[in-house]
Amino acid sequence: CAGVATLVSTAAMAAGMTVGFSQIGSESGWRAAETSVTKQEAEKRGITLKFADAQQKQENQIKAIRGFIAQGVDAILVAPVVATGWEEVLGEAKEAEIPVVLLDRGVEAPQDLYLTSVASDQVKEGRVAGEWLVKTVGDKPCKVVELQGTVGSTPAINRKKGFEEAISGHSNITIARSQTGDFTRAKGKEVMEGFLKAENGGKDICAMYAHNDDMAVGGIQAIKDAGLKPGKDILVVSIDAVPDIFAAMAAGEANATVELTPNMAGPAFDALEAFKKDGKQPEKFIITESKLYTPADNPQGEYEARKGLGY
Ligand code: GYE
Repeated sequence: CAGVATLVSTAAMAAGMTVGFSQIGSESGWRAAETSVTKQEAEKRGITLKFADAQQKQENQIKAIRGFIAQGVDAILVAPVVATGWEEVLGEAKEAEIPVVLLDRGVEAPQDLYLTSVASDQVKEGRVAGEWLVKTVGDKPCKVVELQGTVGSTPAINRKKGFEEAISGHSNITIARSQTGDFTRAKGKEVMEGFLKAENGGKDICAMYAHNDDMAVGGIQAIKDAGLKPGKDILVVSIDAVPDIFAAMAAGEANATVELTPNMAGPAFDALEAFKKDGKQPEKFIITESKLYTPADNPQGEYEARKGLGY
């Protein structure tokens, strides 16, 4: 009988958790999916989720975290918009003995200030994208333009690093222009328009590497507006594997994407429940998978499989 009581109380304890979630915003389809998956995962586990959208501003995230601490939540999830400037507020959460879990981006701060970080290996994502381009162009000269993510964010820093690693040693492949599109379609389109104008109307550009699919979709529109064929005149390689990049692939307008799961909350809640139940310390870095998709991988089917997941 005691066993049942323990079981019930454990479930009740995990189910009673209240978790604050400081989300960056909804700058991309992927981020919107992460938010809806997080809400579904909380619902599934009977976790009360307090959601705060920072509209891409770090000061709004810091305010939200302080609010969660004042409310005495059981745990806090943070997707940190940039890597720096977190030590003070994470110290306040530690002071209040509220565990923090980082989602999809990292921070430059002492590791004891967060319970764990659930994210992809973003250097690997950039490397996989670069290796695809190297394999595709062979020793043909290839001038690349790069749409970077949010300045100072770990995905922008690491995806650039990984891509450059992959193309180093292939002197025929060069990054001619690189600028931030802040992970959004609108900015991606705008920056690509500038690149096209600067590079002989785009005729001199061989490939567009975008740190996420949303900027790539914006860039694809700019390439079409310039009278060129994306996916043929200019190769398109990006990261996230959102439905719209598969739609572009099915239309022959995109060539490769590296998948990023929107389900960071599942592993995060698992780690939190295990920690709350018996103080179990999780791995400091929980790394999610990165998989390359090309038009050979049934893009129409991949589009259908992801549609409706909140992208
Ligand atoms: O690739 C992009 C979002 O932090 C890794 O943020 C994430 C990135 C993702 O804006 O779509």
